[in-house]
Amino acid sequence: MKRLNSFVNGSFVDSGKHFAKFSPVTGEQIAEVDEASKETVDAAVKAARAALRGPWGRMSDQERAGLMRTVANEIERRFDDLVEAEVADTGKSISQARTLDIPRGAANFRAFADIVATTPTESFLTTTADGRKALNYAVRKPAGVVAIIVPWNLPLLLLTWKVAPALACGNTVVVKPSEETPGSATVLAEIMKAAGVPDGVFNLVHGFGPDSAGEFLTRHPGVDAITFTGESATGSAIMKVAADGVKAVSFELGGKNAGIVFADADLDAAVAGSVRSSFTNGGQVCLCTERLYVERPIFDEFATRLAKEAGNLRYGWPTDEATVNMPLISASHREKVLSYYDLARQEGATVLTGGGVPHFGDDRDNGAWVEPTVLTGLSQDARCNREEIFGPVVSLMPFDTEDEAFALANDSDYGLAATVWTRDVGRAHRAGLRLDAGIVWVNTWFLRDLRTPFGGVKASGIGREGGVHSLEFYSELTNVCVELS
Ligand code: NAD
Ligand code: 6OD
Repeated sequence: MKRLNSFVNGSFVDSGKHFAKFSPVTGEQIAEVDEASKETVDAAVKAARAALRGPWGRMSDQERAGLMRTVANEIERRFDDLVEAEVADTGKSISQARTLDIPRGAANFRAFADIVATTPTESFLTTTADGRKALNYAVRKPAGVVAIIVPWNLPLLLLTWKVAPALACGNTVVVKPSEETPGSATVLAEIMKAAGVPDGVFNLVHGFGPDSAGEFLTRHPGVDAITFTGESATGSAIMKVAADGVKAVSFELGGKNAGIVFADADLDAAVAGSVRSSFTNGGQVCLCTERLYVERPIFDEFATRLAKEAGNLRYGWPTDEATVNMPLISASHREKVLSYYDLARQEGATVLTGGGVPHFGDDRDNGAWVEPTVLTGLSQDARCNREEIFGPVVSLMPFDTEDEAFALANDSDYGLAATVWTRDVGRAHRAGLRLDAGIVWVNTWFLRDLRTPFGGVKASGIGREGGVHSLEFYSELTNVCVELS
């Protein structure tokens, strides 16, 4: 059985209380994890504060960028360990971990090394009405000690998406991964040490949210800024706590993302793309499409094809390269998703495929598996069309006009991502202008350029990260005004 400890000031620490981590694939216990106490969190924040005053605080942007590239190289050296940790904790397929999750971990460090080393600040030559002259220029300084709290669906990808820019900007961090996915964050702590990141710059506390490491961290007066990815309700709870300390927040929250398939779309691409956008990572990506509006003339053909493809997605053990489906993260999340499958039937849905649990005849029957599910016949106001389910399920609805499609897509409390399938160039650009979402993908899904703004509108988030937008959150600008006259 693996023992996973917290990591404070360059050393692994055991707070004396532990919790069990279970495999989503088979339900068996796979690790015993440190549950960081208030004292451990306090020590982590103090170590992070002290490190700001050490050699780390005197490094140039270029030196830090160099260190971030060393971290990326070290992630690649520990590639197999990270894949193993991610697959064990989540049950995702080894092929996905190898091609998406772990490569993005390294890419995040390289991207923000480049961005911090090349992004200028502004300067102005000033002349006032009474003839005085001045040079104004801005200097970028770290925000301080940053608390980073992330979920379980893409553990290393989402953690490094925040750790990389935070460190590149010269901050120190205390990170709290999800209690469901302690593994890759623990390997990342070893990687930081091996790469030569000074002690206290990267600290890791394991545990839960309320009344545990997550809340101890967000309430800690020594934290300067909080960046969080997770459910909108958790974001709301954290924001209340952050308000007491007037702390900056950056939130990447839930979604109920819409897809729109127009009759002029390349149907093969739209079907294949929609399979990806609804079922990747077992539907457990905040960007996944859970509502799919299809133009009426192609509705029946599209629905039949999508359901067939979804029903054919391959089951297997995660270590088999050909496996596509994965379990949900936990037994309790499976209960939640299955309760929505039942609710969908009560709300009048027709289940075109799925709607239940697969049976394997082996240890996987004790895991958290559900079937990929395609629904039709739900009304726009059905709870299954309004609430985030976060599982492998999509609800299809017909529409007749472009205006109607955009209005239905926008009729949601959330606004993270939208995906549009069309061959009409004008319509593609109109979608970008008219859809209320942080990201609009056209004829693709989850294609990322790390320099672009990423975030959500409405209940899907506050602020943008990515490229220079990350620099804005993770640094403070001081304007220097030098009189020249
Ligand atoms: P969650 O909100 O339950 O937990 C996320 C993290 O917050 C975990 O580490 C958890 O321990 C911690 N936490 C929980 N309550 C807390 C509290 N009161 N104080 C401090 N920390 C607390 O989310 P989850 O179930 O782990 O992840 C799924 C959710 O994340 C979905 O809603 C999904 O849409 C969202 N998500 C959003 C994005 C995005 O980029 N917008 C990305 C991935 C996931
Ligand atoms: O690609 C990213 O940078 C990102 N933050 C993806 C979020 C995925 C949500 O599950």
